[in-house]
Amino acid sequence: MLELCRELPKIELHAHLNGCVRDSTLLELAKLLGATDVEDVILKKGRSLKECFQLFDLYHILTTDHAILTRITQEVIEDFASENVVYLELRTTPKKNEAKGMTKRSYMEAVIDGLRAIDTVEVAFLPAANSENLIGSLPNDITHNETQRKKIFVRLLLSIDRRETTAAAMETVNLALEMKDMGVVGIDLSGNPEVGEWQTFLPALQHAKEKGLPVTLHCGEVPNNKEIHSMLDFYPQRIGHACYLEEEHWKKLKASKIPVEICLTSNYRTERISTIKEHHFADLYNANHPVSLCTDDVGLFSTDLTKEYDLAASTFGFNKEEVFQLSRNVIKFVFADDDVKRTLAAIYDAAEKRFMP
Ligand code: 6MZ
Repeated sequence: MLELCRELPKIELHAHLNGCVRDSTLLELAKLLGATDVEDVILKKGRSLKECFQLFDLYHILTTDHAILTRITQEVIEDFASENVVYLELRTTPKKNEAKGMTKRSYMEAVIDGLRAIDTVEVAFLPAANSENLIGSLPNDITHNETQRKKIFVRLLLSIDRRETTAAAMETVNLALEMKDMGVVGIDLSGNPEVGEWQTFLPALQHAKEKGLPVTLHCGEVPNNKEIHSMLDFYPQRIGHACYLEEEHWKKLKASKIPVEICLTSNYRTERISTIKEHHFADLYNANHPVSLCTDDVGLFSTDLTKEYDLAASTFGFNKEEVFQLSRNVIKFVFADDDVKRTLAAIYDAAEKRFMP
């Protein structure tokens, strides 16, 4: 099953750039900065939720630099493409860093430079109207000729960190709107769920909504009844995690059909659940609720999307057809346009013949 999950075309909708950096790159960057005592911290496997956010503060010290952002973006895309992820929505929090002459815009430009710089895989990250789109015009069989380079669609989501102010959140939404023709397709609200108030971000999220920019929210990663209620009332295009919903929220969620980005390993490692078997994925899947398996932070949790599909298959007893369908269903929830969705459908059609002749 692991091999089949690797071969399977996959769609990743919930991956944070800085959470996906290779351990080897982090260690190299730490050494360059003269930080010799961080190896154990970076390589440690178990992570409480609190430790995750402490680690992100460390990662950001290592990576918030234009050239390094370009490099890590490149590596992260190569890693996803190498395991047959055919569409990736990569999210990242644009950051200012005066010491480096960095603005939120120049941060994003450095990320986009990373997308442009890749030559080991073919990357299509611009909307179809733009002639640089590499895959939009190409048919079906994109992943499986081993002599050819892998091909991957990449779209970007700009994250608002829960530590930010209303004005900073608004700046991120406006930047996302300005960068729509550079492959930015939506907004994410993330960051330490114990920090910040929903009301702080609402004006910016409302603005995104009014401008037709899709929104996904980290919702219910910790218990917070009132916030979960307001988030579901906001009616985002997708939510991530959904670990601590109460009965009334489940009802509301299921009635709304808002797709849920499921992060099995992340939720287990951060002790949101005590076993994978009891993860709410099972209930949502059985209720036919829209779900997509995601990694969250490949580097931080030592996982990849192949392992997440394999974990779901082994825990919940899925056969080949069910795993294939689980992956294929995700096409419906991507934020990219219909042209991309049609190309993805063609990719899955071609793959289906190989998987289930
Ligand atoms: C909430 C998370 C997260 O944006 O610097 N992030 N937010 N819950 C999680 N579950 C473990 N994992 C990552 O990537 C790192 C940032 O993504 C968010 C946090 O804000 C973290 O600082 P970028 O590329």
